[in-house]
Amino acid sequence: RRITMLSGGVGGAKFARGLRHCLQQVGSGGAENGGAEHGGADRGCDPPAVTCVVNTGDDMWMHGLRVCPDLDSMMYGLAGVNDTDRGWGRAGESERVSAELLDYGVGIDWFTLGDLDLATHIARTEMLRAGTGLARVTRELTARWDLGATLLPATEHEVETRVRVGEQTDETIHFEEWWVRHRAGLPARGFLHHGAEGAAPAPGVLEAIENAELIILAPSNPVVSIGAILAIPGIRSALRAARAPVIGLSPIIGSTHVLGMASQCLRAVGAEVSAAGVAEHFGSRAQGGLLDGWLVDSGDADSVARVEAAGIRCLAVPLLMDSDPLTADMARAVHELADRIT
Ligand code: GDP
Ligand code: FO1
Ligand code: CA
Repeated sequence: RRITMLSGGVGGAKFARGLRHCLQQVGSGGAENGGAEHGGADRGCDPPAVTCVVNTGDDMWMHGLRVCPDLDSMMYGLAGVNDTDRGWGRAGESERVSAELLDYGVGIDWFTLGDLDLATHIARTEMLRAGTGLARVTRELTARWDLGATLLPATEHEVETRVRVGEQTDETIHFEEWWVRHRAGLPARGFLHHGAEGAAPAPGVLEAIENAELIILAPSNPVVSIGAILAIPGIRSALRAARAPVIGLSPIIGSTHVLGMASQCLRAVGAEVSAAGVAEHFGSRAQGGLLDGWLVDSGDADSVARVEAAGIRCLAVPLLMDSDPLTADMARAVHELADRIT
């Protein structure tokens, strides 16, 4: 099955690892045969093609370097070189360069750029400055690892997610500044996708949606990760027109997010902070929205009827991504729901 997944950073990466784990078992003939790498290529099976369309709304210029937090979280997470305690950046990271920049008085004290991570930004920026588009740059950066998936930026244009923090519509700050510097402490009155009007999907994105046999909305932030991807003109309509079923997983369990700040984001856009509320926020594809199917956590099983009443097929399964095998079970549930729809 050709699978296309829309995702943000850390939540998306955890799900992508679980999906890969699930597909490896299919490729190698069962759960007991876990030895085959990425899709059972050693047995001559075609590995299932997974394409991840990744949010670029968090991207920033810092010290003249292009930083792409969600693409990097996906790359490091799938490569297995991510810092699982902190949740972002590289494992075994040092911060000598950032410390030195602070001593020069030009450092950024609220956003830590680790030394290994800086190498990514330097390599990316060099390629961008030579005129290479972000999709190709991402392909070059990811080539050193066997990720088991293709990462595509949602767009190559600079479309910045900004948070409205004041009375005036133009009183905005960059999303990362709102989240990392202010820890989402400034009340958010809404989100802007600055530059989206003139933007287009990156090369390969529309094809990945059109040609997919299954489309998955990862349990990523519905507003600033999935929402920022949907703000790129052409992506929402491609999803609506896709022949594949579109299945999403709830990033909200019970009455809040598992990590991050999705609750604050949902409140800011007037959506209910619940698994059913997020499903209604995306809407049923049969009724002008995006979803054919939606997974909620087992603890939210009482919301299944409400989601189904909104025209979206719904299943309740454990949705905590505490390990790759547990997350693989979630990916299996996505396939099960897709089979019911198609
Ligand atoms: P970010 O760009 O790094 O913020 O990552 P994403 O947007 O991809 O994912 C963030 C979302 O992942 C948050 O809203 C979390 O609630 C959700 N999330 C993180 N861990 C889990 C988990 O174990 N289960 C579920 N269902 N959602 C999770
Ligand atoms: N998150 C933080 O909370 N603090 C940081 O200093 C920080 C630095 C950072 C550097 C590179 C990178 O790729 C990600 C980084 N993040 C940091 C995580 C990240 O930007 C955000 O948590 C997510 O984008 C939220 O959606
Ligand atoms: Ca993000």
